[in-house]
Amino acid sequence: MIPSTDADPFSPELLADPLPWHEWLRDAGPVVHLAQYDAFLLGRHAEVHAALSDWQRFQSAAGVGVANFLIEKPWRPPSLLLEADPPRHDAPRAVLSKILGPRALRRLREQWFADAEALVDEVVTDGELDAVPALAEPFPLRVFPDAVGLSEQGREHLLPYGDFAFNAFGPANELVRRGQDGIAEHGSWVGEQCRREMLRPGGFGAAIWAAADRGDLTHEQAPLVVRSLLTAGVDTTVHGIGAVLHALARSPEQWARLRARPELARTAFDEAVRWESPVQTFFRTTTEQVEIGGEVLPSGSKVMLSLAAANRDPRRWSRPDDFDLSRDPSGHVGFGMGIHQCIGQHIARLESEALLTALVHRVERLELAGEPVRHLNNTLRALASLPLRIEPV
Ligand code: HEM
Ligand code: OVM
Repeated sequence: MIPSTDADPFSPELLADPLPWHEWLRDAGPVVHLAQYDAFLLGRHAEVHAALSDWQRFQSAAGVGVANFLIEKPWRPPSLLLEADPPRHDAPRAVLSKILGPRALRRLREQWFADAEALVDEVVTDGELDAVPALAEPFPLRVFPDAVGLSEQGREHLLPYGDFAFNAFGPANELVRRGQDGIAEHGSWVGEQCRREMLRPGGFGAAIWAAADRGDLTHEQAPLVVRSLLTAGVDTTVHGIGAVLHALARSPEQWARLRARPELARTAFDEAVRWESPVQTFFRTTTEQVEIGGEVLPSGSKVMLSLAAANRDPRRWSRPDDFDLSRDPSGHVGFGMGIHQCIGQHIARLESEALLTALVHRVERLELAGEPVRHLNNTLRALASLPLRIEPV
């Protein structure tokens, strides 16, 4: 018997306080039935990892949210990466992984480190600041759109567009309804920026169009691949950076450790992605009958994967709730796993490394100056506000 629950993981209560629910989920069994959505839910690391690694039986082309694209019309044309299966997934993936790979990023490193030093110099003074509007938002919003090659105008559409896209993986609840008002405007701006004419030479966007000229993509595919960058590339890093600053501010001894060994900046970010899981969940759809832990899921079932629950599964991690720079966080599923594993993870790591390095140079002590305030989203674990007290060097 698969345990069943009437709980709604997208309710404001569970979005605001998901940890007790994740513990219940992991302990209830390897798979749980979500009665409200007629979906199944996995929260243990072994099962989540296995499902992410098995694209043949757990497909993405039927959508990676609660909606089944075979039945319901998607809110926008599906992503050529996220919402595609092989063989259609292959060419866009190959093109983008080259453009965003470690080699290509070497070119950006110096500029991003300088941009981080400049921002930190500007905002870090003796006293208190809100790290969300002061650091977590402006840094990605400066360096990433520049790297894509976007114009300066209209960048304020990026965060609300991404926020809507991540809400749209969930049900049509109040969070989605509240986003409906602005989405036509945000979406038409984003669509417009994907045109070749709008993208500055030298950026990721121009590189995607050049790949189409070489025949690695069609010219119809190019704007949708640019759209993936604009959808997935900003809110994720804002909330990832928010998570690592939150984690460090809560644990002064971890901040001291990072200051003693600044080369831990990348580990700190990955450990924060494990600890907070800025992207909490994605769905798959079964392509055949699947057995999980002795239970049988019918073909065509929606399966929700809790990356967040898996990333704190005590079956996989010792002291999972501790943010700990001495642990090896590799194997976390905060960036996914398998053929869809986050293609922007090197970008995300470089941004956070640049910002944390600049902070290490300028900040002696870091602590919470008040309660962090959550920003609710059907998929993202996010902060609206992170009050910090800072003692400069
Ligand atoms: C895929 C998380 C940053 C672009 C994914 C997936 C996760 C994820 C969990 C897997 C989706 C799946 O398996 O269905 C994150 C987190 C980030 C981050 C936590 C920051 C902390 C970025 C950035 C970009 C990006 C900066 C763009 C530059 C993408 C794209 C995919 C993806 C295009 C789809 C890849 C595919 O399906 O082959 N991300 N991401 N992400 N991410 Fe990220
Ligand atoms: C996309 C995409 C990829 C990852 C996450 C995401 C809104 C979107 O390819 O459009 O979330």
